[in-house]
Amino acid sequence: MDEKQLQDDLKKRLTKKLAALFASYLFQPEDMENLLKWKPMVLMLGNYSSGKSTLINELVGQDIQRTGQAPTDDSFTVITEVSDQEGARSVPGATVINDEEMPFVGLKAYGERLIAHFEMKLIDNAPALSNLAIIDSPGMLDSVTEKNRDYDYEGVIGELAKLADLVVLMFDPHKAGTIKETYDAIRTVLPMSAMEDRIIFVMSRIDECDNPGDLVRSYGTLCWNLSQMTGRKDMPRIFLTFSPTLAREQEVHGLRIDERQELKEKILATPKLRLSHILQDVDRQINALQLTIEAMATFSAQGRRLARKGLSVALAVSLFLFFFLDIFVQRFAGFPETSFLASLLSGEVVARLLLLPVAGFMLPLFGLGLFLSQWQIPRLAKRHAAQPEGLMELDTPYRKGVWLKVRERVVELIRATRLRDLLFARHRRNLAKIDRFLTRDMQEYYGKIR
Ligand SMILES: Nc1nc2c(ncn2[C@@H]2O[C@H](COP(=O)(O)OP(=O)(O)OP(=O)(O)O)[C@@H](O)[C@H]2O)c(=O)[nH]1
Ligand SMILES: [Mg+2]
Repeated sequence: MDEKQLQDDLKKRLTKKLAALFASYLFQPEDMENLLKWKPMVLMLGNYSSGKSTLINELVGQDIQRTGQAPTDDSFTVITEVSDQEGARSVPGATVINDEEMPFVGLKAYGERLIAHFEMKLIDNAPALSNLAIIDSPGMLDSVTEKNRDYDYEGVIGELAKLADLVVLMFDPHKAGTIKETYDAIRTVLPMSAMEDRIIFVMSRIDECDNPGDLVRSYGTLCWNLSQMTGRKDMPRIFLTFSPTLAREQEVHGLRIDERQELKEKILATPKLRLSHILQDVDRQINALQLTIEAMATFSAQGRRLARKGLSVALAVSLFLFFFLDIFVQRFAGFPETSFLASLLSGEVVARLLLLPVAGFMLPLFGLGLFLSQWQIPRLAKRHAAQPEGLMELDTPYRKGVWLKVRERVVELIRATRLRDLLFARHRRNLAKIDRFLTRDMQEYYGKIR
């Protein structure tokens, strides 16, 4: 099976076995579907004028993207090879974002303003992009001094980073990481959206450093800024590169530092990672569902325990009332003519006589239902909605990470739970289903890509 087939097969199996389950726990089906759509993608991010568009033109071997010294690009551009007979062309944002075959439907939420800043360029003669798309992005700005964007830029790069198999984050020696949007992106957006090992850092335009000392200082500044932004002590690899056609000399101050080729190879090898990324992402989604159900299972179990306790008391009262109303009312009030029990013993059952005792029997049960649904369960729900962590054991950093993504959903589910859902929900059975999928189906796919 080739990669495309595996991808389609996995999609079918997921839909068949888990789609309904995802939906019943309020997961958006698009979250999963978008992961399984279309081609491998590389997202280029970075400061304005850091050389993103220059590198893309070089990768593609054509001058597709405009380049320039001031902030040049204010649009997201998806670039890939044309696959139909219609030839090279540009496709407007509205068409791309509304196309259900493509993974960008999630961007609809960002409104008209974004659509005006989004397009797709389908190009000829770019074999490197037959199974790869590169997304060029507007350079990051210091929004304190520069004009504010008119759409939620961070939200958009977060969505795109979720879809990307590789995020290339570019800097240049002139602005080694002090840009406000870059800071926010690295600090908050990327860790939520992209896996750490899918981000690579690049310092480009190093030929513009005046001397080796200047280069070392810029590199040091970037490292320091990155550690401030990521909060990590270990430094990720930073590719040091420059454009061979733009640099005045081909060896930067005789230092022979040039990782351009390696960087390009890494970017173009992205399709190889696609399947394992899909499996990782699917795994993460399933884990999120699993954690959600675990929380709901604990909540339900507590609710059922309350119901059981209530039921044993209510049943005792019910039995008492049954006999009380049957025997004592007859005896003391002389009505009706005989008790049901007596009629039963004499071998002649008079159903009419059941009326009063059964009413007495039912009363406590109704009372219990009311008490549970109007008082006890809402109270339990309120307590857990305020502090849903109490439902879970968050013993590993991984579980904690997943939990952050599902917490809101769990709260919503708890708030929406009625007594009936709580009594009849089958969370444990659902967990077993997921377990089976993880241990059988997913392992099978991991085996296939190994
Ligand atoms: N000397 C030199 N100039 C470069 C290099 N890479 C890019 N440039 C120049 O730097 C300027 C900015 O490059 P772009 O590729 O437009 O940068 P960008 O990151 O796309 O910028 P925005 O689209 O504004 O975010 C252009 O004038 C390029 O010609 C390089 O490695 N060396
Ligand atoms: Mg650009």
